[in-house]
Amino acid sequence: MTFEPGPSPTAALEAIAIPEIEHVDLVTVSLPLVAPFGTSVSTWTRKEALLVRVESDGVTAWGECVADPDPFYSYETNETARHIIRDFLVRQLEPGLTLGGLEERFRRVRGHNMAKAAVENAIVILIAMQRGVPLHALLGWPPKRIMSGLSIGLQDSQSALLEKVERAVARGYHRIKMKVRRGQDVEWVRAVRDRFPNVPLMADANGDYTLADAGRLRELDAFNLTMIEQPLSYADIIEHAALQRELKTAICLDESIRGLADAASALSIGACRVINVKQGRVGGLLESVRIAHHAASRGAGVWSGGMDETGIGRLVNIHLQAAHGFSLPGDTSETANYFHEDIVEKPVVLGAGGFIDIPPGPGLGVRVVPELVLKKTTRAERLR
Ligand code: OSB
Ligand code: MG
Repeated sequence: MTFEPGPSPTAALEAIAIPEIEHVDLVTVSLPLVAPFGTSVSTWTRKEALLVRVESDGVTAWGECVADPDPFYSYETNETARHIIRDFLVRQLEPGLTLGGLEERFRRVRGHNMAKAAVENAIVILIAMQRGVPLHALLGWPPKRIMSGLSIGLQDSQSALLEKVERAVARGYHRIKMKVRRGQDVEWVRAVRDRFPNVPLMADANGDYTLADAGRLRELDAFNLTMIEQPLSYADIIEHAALQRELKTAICLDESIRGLADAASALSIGACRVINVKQGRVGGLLESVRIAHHAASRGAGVWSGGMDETGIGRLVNIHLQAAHGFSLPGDTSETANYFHEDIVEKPVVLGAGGFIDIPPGPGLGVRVVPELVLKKTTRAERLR
């Protein structure tokens, strides 16, 4: 296995000094979803998010933890993240530390990437705000029109699914992802393909299959899917390599990729041809930039995955996609697909050609509205 790191795309970022942070608050918000979101692992009807609010020299920035209240997608939950952030991560913040130094300290805590990312996000956004630059520019990338993609949850009927796809196509989404699971796969994909022969379409199984299902998964090769996401266990890389050899369709890994090392391993053994970078799952923005850079250099496709985030996490994902390597449309869709009322000032909407413009302005480019946060707060504590 050869893995040559080459020039680091995050060296400049790692050298940035973190400002003195006077206050850190943890705020849990709960927002009803406009419709239940069904997957092979759970059906969510609300979005509960743990927000990290940091304050320095009169500037306030917010980060969002992408964990759920339950451990069904990831072992992390909003409660474990609260514990890890409060008892281990925030205590590591001290004047003089750089972003690279912070990452190094955080590495001592094994796993808990979503907790780490939430703190890192808040700090990186704070730095961008203090410098008066957009987040994407702080990361080192010029603005770009971001491709859109909709993730459609498991539906009760094929007609409901077709209706959702139809609306997304009409709206101009660049690709459609549909959830599948054992017993709700080939026929459902066929129904969509028959009606929409040319729409860029992919399927996400959230790890519902085993290698014994390879025959079934091979049937999906008939539908010209752009990829199949996480067909096998969240904990596996090796069997995905065996499966990829059996499939024409590209495998994309989501849950299995916890950082650059996993991405490098997966690509080097041919476990996937595409990587879903969820910045929360991999521990933050710097690691995401590294993975995208590495994967692109190996010829793999890269896109930004979503976690049904509020406007905060949604905008983080949008800025991140300005970075080198993000070559494919991700799970970046309009706020209206998730919430009637968000906690940021302006909803994300599709512009001309189905693209999303990165809002200009410092940090996320959109204000987090304290009144809306308060309205949706179920718990708040000041750590410092
Ligand atoms: O597997 O990509 C996934 C949402 C929650 C948990 C896991 C996943 C998803 C999505 C939706 O597919 C992504 C989004 O629209 O934000
Ligand atoms: Mg997924």
